[in-house]
Amino acid sequence: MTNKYVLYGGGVARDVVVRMVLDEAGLPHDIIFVDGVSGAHRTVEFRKLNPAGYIPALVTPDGQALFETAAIMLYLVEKHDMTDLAPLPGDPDRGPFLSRLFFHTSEIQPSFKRWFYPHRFSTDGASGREKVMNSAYEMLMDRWAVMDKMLADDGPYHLGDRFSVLDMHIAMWATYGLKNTDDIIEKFPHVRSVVEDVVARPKSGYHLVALRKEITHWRERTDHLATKTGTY
Ligand SMILES: N[C@@H](CCC(=O)N[C@@H](CS)C(=O)NCC(=O)O)C(=O)O
Repeated sequence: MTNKYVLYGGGVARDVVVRMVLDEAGLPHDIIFVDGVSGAHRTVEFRKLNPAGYIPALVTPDGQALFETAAIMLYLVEKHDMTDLAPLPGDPDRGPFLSRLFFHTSEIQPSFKRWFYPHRFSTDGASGREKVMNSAYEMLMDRWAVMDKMLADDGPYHLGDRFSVLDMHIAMWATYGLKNTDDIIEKFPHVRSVVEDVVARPKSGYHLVALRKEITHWRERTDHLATKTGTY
């Protein structure tokens, strides 16, 4: 047991947003690097923390192992009363906050998996993988357009003038890009403006800058994913 959080992740992975929340709140934490490229997330040992074998996992100071990035993000803001980063239960903005959070996790995140790991979604060889990627791309462009319109109509942030972890979350996904690191922010100006504001945050913006740099290297290392076969 420790009085710190311990985050398992630390590479080019979605736990960037968890690191941002930890830094925004100044919560003491250690990071244990889990190398997703070499498959460290699928070991028996790591699955004791996240049974699904995905990065990240967060071990709390009480020794609980938490998984699912958005759940971890929500847990931290609630646990530490971060009202400057999220409307907590009872706040009138809570409903719109939850709607948008679930929109991210159910409408945007899953198609990224289909784009980056098409071999898991088709047993139909190269043409099957290509079809999966094409449909994921179309789906994502459509969903990002919905997101951009929401921000155009009610922004500049997800909750109007009120910045929240939702903005960090979507800035992270936009920074991944699809065909290249810039294609989402080039196409969707209101999303881009959120990304710029997140990058400018003094305590945590540097994580997004680092992600952007690392993602290029990661893309080079994982080019094989589009031609990979099998389940993993
Ligand atoms: N729903 C989970 C998914 C986690 C996830 O897929 N993490 C990625 C890293 S960003 C991963 O472990 N990928 C490796 C794989 O899919 O094998 C979450 O949002 O935390």
